[in-house]
Amino acid sequence: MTLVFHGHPLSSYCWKGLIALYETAEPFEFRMVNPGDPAEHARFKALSPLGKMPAIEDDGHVYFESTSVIEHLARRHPSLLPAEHAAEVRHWDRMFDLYCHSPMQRLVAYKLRPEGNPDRLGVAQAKAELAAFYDVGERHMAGRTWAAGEGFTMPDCAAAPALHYAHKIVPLGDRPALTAYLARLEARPSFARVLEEAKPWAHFFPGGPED
Ligand SMILES: N[C@@H](CCC(=O)N[C@@H](CS)C(=O)NCC(=O)O)C(=O)O
Repeated sequence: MTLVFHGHPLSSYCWKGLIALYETAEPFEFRMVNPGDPAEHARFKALSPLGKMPAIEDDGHVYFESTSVIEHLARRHPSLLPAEHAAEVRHWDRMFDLYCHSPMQRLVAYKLRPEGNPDRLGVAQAKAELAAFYDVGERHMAGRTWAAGEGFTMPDCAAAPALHYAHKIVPLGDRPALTAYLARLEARPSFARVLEEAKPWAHFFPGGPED
């Protein structure tokens, strides 16, 4: 049975899973999730109980949480999580998800808040978290090509959407190593394909709040 990927072409965490799939050239069927349709969302929640994308069905099992999706793929495609660099790979996957992707998502959510509920403290905290992570990422990426080990691995799948969207909200600024890393990620065929496929929906990206 072909692997089934449930997600949306604009969703940043779906990008992380799709990049891994395109890296492996694993055949799969893409099933679009429309969270705005209550019936469809209820059906999706039977797979991913918190309603979070992506989820995949493979080998008679369901996997959700983008890291778990990639951990599953890595059993057939170990280059995504090479055993000799496993701890470093998992560490940087967590770093990009928790300290870059997560504040970026919060900033996008603030942007979508109703007028009159600006939550300036939350905005400032999320922006400060991003800036702190950028400094850590800049030091880590200096002299490196990819985030862990020598090749393109799981944290690079995590970094691509996180940095791409975060940079649109809080620019990377004078951080040459991180800026060059983002350019390498955007030029990588797997991520370039994801970005191309997202283009029809790209205008829905709301950006982030002003200071
Ligand atoms: N920790 C989850 C986060 C997934 C996530 O936040 N997905 C977003 C789209 S990028 C989503 O499904 N949002 C819809 C919702 O929260 O109802 C993962 O790594 O897969």
